[in-house]
Amino acid sequence: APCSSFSGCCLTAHDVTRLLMCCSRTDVVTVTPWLAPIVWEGTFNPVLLDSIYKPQNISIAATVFAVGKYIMFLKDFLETAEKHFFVGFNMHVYLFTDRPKEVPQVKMAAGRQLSVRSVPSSNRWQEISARRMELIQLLIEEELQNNADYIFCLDVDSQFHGRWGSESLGGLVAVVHPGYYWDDRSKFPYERRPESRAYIAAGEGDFYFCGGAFGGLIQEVHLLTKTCRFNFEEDAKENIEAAWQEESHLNRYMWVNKPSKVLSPEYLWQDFKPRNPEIHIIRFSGVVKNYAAIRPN
Ligand code: UD2
Repeated sequence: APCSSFSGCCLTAHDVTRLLMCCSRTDVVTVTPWLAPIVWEGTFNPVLLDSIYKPQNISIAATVFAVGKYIMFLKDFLETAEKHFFVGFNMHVYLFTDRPKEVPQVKMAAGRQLSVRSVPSSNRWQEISARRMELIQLLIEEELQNNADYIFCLDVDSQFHGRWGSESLGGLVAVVHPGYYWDDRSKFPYERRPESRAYIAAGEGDFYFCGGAFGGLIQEVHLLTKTCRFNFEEDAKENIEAAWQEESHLNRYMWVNKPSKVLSPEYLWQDFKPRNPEIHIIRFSGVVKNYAAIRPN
């Protein structure tokens, strides 16, 4: 007999048709030209996906950096992650900070934990943001290669508001930047100087992706961070800093190595932006901040 849950064991043709009909959107693009899904609310069945991934007992790592005054964002980040980010999964947050004594106590559910890694303070915000690639690469090499399956690298000045779960899992995962998804690619703020290793020529590029959220399988993200770090450092030897630091290198990487899953701007909205009609849910968003007051320079 047909079962009412989507356990995958006994779906009838009718169930499958019903699933297809309920999991479609016609107002937004839901697949890339290289056939990677673009995840929007209404394109997936969370119950079905969880029933596939939960029995696999997978582990998710998340990295977050809170250097200098950015420590003030950590409490809300962690508390909202407990409510919405891979709820019910093994999840380990790796926090990099120069203020370990100021890390707030946040109660985490069973199977979830926080580890703190000390990093030096910095006088340049560009360096803090850009050095994340190097530190994530080293974390993977030293600790994660055999201890986690997937990793997401997230900005700390952000909060979760809705489910971010197994629908986001993939080999290489990028999030479409909320500021540019309606724009023609000529408007994307890619690095445009050919001498930079983050260069993307006019007319090239698929999407403009966020530096504030990316992820995927551990091995894939290892290659990404290693490559972006190398390119960033080679540029630095020639006194070049890409327009948007590691975000520019990430965009170059995603242009050459197409992501296998793309997350819609639901996965990194910005609180100062009004919600557009195609955004049925905001899952994660950057808080409004006063740059002059919180950055070291
Ligand atoms: C964008 C990107 C960010 C990065 C940056 C370019 C999004 C939403 N954000 O954000 O990821 O690509 O452009 O470099 O895509 N940080 C500290 N202390 C500091 C400064 C930064 O800990 O003093 C960390 C912190 O985790 C923060 C992240 O670096 O979330 C990015 O810095 P930002 O939020 O100031 O960068 P922003 O808003 O320009």
